[in-house]
Parts: sequence; structure tokens; C-alpha cells
Amino acid sequence: MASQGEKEKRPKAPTNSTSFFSATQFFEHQTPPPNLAAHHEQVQEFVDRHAKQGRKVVLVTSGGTTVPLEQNVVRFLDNFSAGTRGATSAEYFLESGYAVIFMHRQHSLSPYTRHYSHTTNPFLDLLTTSPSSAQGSGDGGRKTEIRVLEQHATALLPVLEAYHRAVDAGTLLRIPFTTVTEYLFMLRDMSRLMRPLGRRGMYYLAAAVSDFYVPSQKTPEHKIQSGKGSLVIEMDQVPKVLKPMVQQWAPEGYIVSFKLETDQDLLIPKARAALERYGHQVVVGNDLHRRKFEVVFVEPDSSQEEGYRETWIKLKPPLAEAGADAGTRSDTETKPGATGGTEKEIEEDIVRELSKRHEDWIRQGSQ
Ligand code: PAZ
Repeated sequence: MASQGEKEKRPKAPTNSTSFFSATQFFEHQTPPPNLAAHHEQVQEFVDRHAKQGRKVVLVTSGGTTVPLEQNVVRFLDNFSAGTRGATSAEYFLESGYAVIFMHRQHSLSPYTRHYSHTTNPFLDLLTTSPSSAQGSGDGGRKTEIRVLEQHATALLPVLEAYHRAVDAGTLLRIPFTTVTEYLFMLRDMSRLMRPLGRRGMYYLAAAVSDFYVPSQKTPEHKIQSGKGSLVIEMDQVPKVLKPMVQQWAPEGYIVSFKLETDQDLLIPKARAALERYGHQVVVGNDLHRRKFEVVFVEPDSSQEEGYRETWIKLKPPLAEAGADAGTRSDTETKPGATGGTEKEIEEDIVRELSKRHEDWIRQGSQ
């Protein structure tokens, strides 16, 4: 048993309704996910292999996090993110020569398969069957062939080829999470494992991470019962982990955080405040309704009077938005996407611009 003195050294779990954990306290008091050790092994092997091959590695986080309201989870809070930004960006990073650790919300969109989502493009609709003769099949020389319908094959082929390139090169590692607690433990572990890559590691934090959660100490064990009137939930603030990430877990990495707002006017001030507070390399700002065709890079720049530089990336807005957002103009032509789609995807430009900046970051480190 610990002595009184030893006990006092440990941070205390919150005991009243206003307390919330710092990042250190969070990791001391919340339970790590049971599969953390298995993922640790996989990531360690992946990073070692690509470091030896001199490949740059990017950690892409993608999709939303849940906040369970019960320990035996029946109900949880979630958010809107489908993981489109992360899955699409991962494909462009792979095409640009990166090895990608794709840390994603389980069952959210994934690189390559995202083109065939079960709601928008169910893969069974692409297929047809035709009986054909074959020798030695043991059923009278007949077997059934399944083929991709001709009209879908043209779009499928580049996706399949890109997928095979990634599989053959072993450059894509998929690591799933569900809750915000799992996400934070995994982010810390993956970042620390990537630390030996130094400047050759990039961290592309596109996941939509809950700002509030219920610590396990305050989460009821069993399903919350109805019949007692309204339900009041008190949530603690999720600790801000960008600071320890920048200062301790990945001090040489090229760190890209994302900032989502629904009020456009807040994007740039909030992005600047994040850079000021955490000291990382770039914040990509996006508005909820315009995120598929407009983002802004906010970066520190001592040559500017205010100390920051903003660079907008814009595509032509889809027709539905064009009327309402007539001020948005594109200087980027629409052309087929590199990984098989017919529409230009903004992630192609985001990844191209970040890759250039990452190269500069690596070069500066070796001067
Ligand atoms: O997953 P998605 O493509 O629907 O949305 C992407 C996004 C808006 C979640 C991402 O671009 C982003 O801004 N992530 C950070 C969100 C935040 O915590 O501010």
C-alpha cells in the first residue's frame, strides 16, 4: 500500500462538478483502450520499415469521436464527420509518396473504398453474373463468373490500381478508434512512435474531436433509466493535447491542425489563437458548409505586420451553393481527380501545398 506521502504525489481525480483534467491528469486517470498495445506493435513496425526506406510518414486522423454516456454503452454523443477529408487526403498523400498511418473512426470512410460507399454507390450495383463454362469445376463444367459492369469499369480501374499500389508497397496502415478517450491515447502513442522520424514526420489532424466528455469516474455503469424527468448531463472539457504534442511527443514534426467553425468570421482569429497557444506549423481553417470547396491555411510569418500569413484554396462551389456564395471565385480548373473521381477534390490541392511546405520544413532542419 502507498504511504500518505506517496499518495499525495499523484494528481487527484476530480471530486466536484467544476473540475476537469489537464492532459497529464487525463492520461493518469482514464483507462487506455485494450487494443493499444497491439496497435503500438503495428505502428512501431510500420514506422521502422519506412524510416529505413527513407520515406516520409504522415499520421492522418479522420472522422468523429464518440462520448459514451454509460460504461455499458447504450447511448453516446457523436458528431457530423464522415471522415471524407481524412480518407480523401490519405489517398493523395499515398500518391505523393508518403507512407500513411490512417487513424480513423471505426466504420467511417476509408481511402479507396470511400468511392463505393454503401449509401451513395453500393458495390453490388456494379456487378453482374454470367454463367460460363470451365473445365474441371466438378459441377458439369459450369461455374458462375462475377464481372464488373462495363459502364462502371472505367471509374473503378484507377481506384483499384491505386489501391493495389498502396497494398503492394505496404504504405497504408489503418488504425481504428471510436471514443474520444481512445483517440487521445492513440494519438499520444502514435506521435511518440513517430518521433524518431524527426522532421520527416507529418501530423495531419483532420478528425473532429469532441471538446467535451464524461470522465469514466462520472460515467454510470448501467443504462441511464428514464422515468425521472429530464436528463441533465455535465461534461468536462477534453484536455488540449496539441501543446504536449508540439513540445514533447513530436517536437520536430510538421504539425497541421484543422479548425472547423460555423461562423466564418471566427475562422482566422481562432486559427491564429491556436498557433499562438500551441506553436505548431499550420492551421487549416474551414467552414462547415463550405469545407468541400474552400479552406484557408493560417501560418506564422514574421515578415507580416500581424505575424501571420493566410492562403486560401478555393474550388468552384457546387451549383447549389453558387447563388448564395457568388463571392467565391475559382482560379483552379475542374479536372478528373487523381484517384479515380470525376470531380476535382480540394484535398488534392491541400495535400500538394502541404507537401511543399513539409519539404521546406525538412530542408530548413538540415541547414
Ligand atoms: O469528415 P468530414 O470530411 O465530413 O469533415 C472534415 C472536418 C470538417 C471534420 C475537418 O476538415 C476538420 O475541420 N477537422 C477539425 C474539426 C475541429 O475539431 O475543429
